[in-house]
Amino acid sequence: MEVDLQPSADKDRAGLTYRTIGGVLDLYMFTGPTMDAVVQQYTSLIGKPFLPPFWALGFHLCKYGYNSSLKLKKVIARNRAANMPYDVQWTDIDYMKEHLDWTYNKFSFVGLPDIVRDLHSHDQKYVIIVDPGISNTQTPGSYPPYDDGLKQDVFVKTYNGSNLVGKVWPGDTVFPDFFHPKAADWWYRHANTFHNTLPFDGLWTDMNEPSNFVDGSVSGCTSSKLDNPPFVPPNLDGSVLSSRTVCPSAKQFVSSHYNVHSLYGFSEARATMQTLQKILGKRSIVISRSTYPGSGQYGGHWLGDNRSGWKDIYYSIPGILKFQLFGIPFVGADVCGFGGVTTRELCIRWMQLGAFYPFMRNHDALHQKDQDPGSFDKEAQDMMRSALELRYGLLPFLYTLLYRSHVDGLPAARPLVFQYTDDSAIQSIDKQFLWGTSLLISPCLEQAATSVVSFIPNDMWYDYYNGSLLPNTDLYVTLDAPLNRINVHVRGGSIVPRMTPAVTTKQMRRNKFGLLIVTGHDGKASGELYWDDGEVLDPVETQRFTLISFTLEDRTLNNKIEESYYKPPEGIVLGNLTVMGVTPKPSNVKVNGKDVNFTFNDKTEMLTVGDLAVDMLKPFIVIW
Ligand code: MIG
Repeated sequence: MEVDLQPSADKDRAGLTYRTIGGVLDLYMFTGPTMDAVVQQYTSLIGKPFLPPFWALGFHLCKYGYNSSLKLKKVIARNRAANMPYDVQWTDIDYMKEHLDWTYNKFSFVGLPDIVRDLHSHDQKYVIIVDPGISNTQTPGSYPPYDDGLKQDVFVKTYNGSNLVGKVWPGDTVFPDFFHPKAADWWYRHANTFHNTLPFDGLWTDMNEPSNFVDGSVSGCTSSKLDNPPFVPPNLDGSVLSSRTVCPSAKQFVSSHYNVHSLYGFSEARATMQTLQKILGKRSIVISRSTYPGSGQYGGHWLGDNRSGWKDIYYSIPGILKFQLFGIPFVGADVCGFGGVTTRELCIRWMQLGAFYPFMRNHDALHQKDQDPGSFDKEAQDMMRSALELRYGLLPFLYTLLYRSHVDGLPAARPLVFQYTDDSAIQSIDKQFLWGTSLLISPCLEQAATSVVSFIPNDMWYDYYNGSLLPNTDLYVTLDAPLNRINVHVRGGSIVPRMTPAVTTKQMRRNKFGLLIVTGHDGKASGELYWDDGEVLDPVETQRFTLISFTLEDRTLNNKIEESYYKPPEGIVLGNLTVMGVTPKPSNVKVNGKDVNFTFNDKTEMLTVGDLAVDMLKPFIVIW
């Protein structure tokens, strides 16, 4: 369909025009009244987002065209040597044998299974790409995914009942019909067999619009109305509906492709998540290029092919914020840019912004210069590492936000207008965003800039790093943004759970938690921590998680154990506290009645307490 927006200063005259290719249009109205409530109502209808495993919140590294196990090993080694927080390595279609799904190239990627075992022994994970197009031209008996698919009859058909043949990376291909009742099992079987050889931990589903190198099929489409409706949106090449996809008249198990075209990626994500859960018996990720309302239940999304440009780093922000509204909060853009050549400066800025994408993956196109952190000079690496450590330190908070998405449908990253609904100056802000209601992220998006002009909403905002309080302006202010700094501010009234970073999330989980407590106008603050083992299936539904809330009032911090199904033997241990906006200076700090050492910065009024070992699974009290 084509949707035209007619904005108007006069609200009663603004409008929308829908022009569709035909069919039935269902309209739902979500009455809110708050923005959060609209997203909650919408996700109650379409299905709430999945909860990613904890490892998936770490840093992901990818490139199209490592081309060999030698190069892949080199990239892994140099990023490890540089001590980058780095959880997940990916490979793109070049790992495959002749671009065939569920195969790998035993010559160029000799020893790939050993590379994966080495990743696993370093507490890292491995994700591979799969495309829907299944080659139908291999010698019979040599490529089970096709032979078996033919037997199970799970491929999309033409109008006359033969398997529809298109062209994708492997050459001629057929397309699985993921609505076919036998398709998910077929997909699982071949994934599982391959997993016995190459033990991947997650799947990347590309080209699932579905994408086709020819229009419709190798023999075109029909002259029927489905293939040639009276209206076709003008953005399509040659104004044919089959442009670079399969014929609308093609038949799928539930209906003609015309009716379910936009659900192709959705149906693939559903089958793929089922497949992963069955193989792994744990939570995993599907990262899909095509999505539809409801896809968030089965996985996340990356924003597709961007370029290594300053415009692209900026556009990624509205892109990520939109997907929060779509019920697909686990989303990111290709960090440092996919097409085109990145620059040192852009890539540093992008690693800083990417540290605040719910899903953070550095991905690069074929033939482009390397852009993994380890490929840069030491000074650039230091800046990228500190961006990654900033992210890792905040992962308990991000995990808690994604838990809230999963149970309540609340977006994780949010436009400022969600929080400051009455302020018209804020409605159009798309260069800054919030994490939950607590963090304000103001990235630098301009070449050669050393400062950033950012809007500071009417509230109490403390510098994330040193705890100094910003003057309360409700205006644009100029913030220092040297190349090694991304501006992050914390809202007074917040309690943010953190952790001491490590090079992988698995290693980090052995560290203690910290709490960042930021005093609000009334001296109060609150927050919460969601925690589980990081990968168990359905932790909320099967009650295998812990939820702890925190409140500050009258210089007294308390926890409350809301749920405590998940109890690791070592407890859930609080190691440090950082409190911003403490005035007057405390004369002592007592944890469960006992004096503890503390430091206090008179200038920024920031209190820090380290060396604690408080089990948060028991009630505790801190007074200053
Ligand atoms: O025709 O698999 O958006 O991320 O690197 C291009 C190769 C196919 C498009 C994806 C991109 C990926 C690339 N793919």
